[in-house]
Amino acid sequence: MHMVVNGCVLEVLKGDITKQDVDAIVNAANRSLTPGGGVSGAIHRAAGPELWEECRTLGGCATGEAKITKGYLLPARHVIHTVGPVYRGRKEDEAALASCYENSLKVALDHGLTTVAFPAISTGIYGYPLDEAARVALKAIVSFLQEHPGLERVRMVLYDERAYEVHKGVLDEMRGEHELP
Ligand code: AR6
Repeated sequence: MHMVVNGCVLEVLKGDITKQDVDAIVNAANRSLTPGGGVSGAIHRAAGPELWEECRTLGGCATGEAKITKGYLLPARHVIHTVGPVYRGRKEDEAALASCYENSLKVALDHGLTTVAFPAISTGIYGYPLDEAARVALKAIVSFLQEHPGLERVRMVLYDERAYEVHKGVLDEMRGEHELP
């Protein structure tokens, strides 16, 4: 399912982020940008060892910030690494999670990229409740697209059925609020 925001197609789909043929996939990384587990482990395995070779030159990444590398063996041309907050139920968590999406899209635009795919950042090992995270993520993406033309396709790629259903429900609510007839 999708909605159109300021000329950009925003999609929610069920799938594997490592298989996405887009300009950039986003990695839910840790602050040292080491491969780790979860979606990050899967991205590093699919990209091959050169991805870590490049990551280790970047000097880590702060929570809420984003850094770009090449995609190596992935179908995606680039990987944008962003570090989500570890969920503690504080107001700062929401701002940090929103920053991940905004800064990742900003990095994509700064590099002339037009198609970007995100996983549900912080909703695995970092413990962010899925429903809250979906609202923060889609709201941050929609606000960014409204203010910054240039992107053509932004995709949220959900790995399991429940995550997909939750994101679909939130997008459906937002469609009513944002999309012009
Ligand atoms: N495609 C799309 N989504 C996926 C995939 C995949 N192939 N595999 C898992 N997910 P997590 P975090 C979903 O734990 O919570 C790492 O070790 C998964 O179902 O990967 O931000 C880092 O190094 C979940 O909904 O990221 C950090 O230390 C979502 O991706 C830490 O984990 C995010 O889960 C980051 O934790």
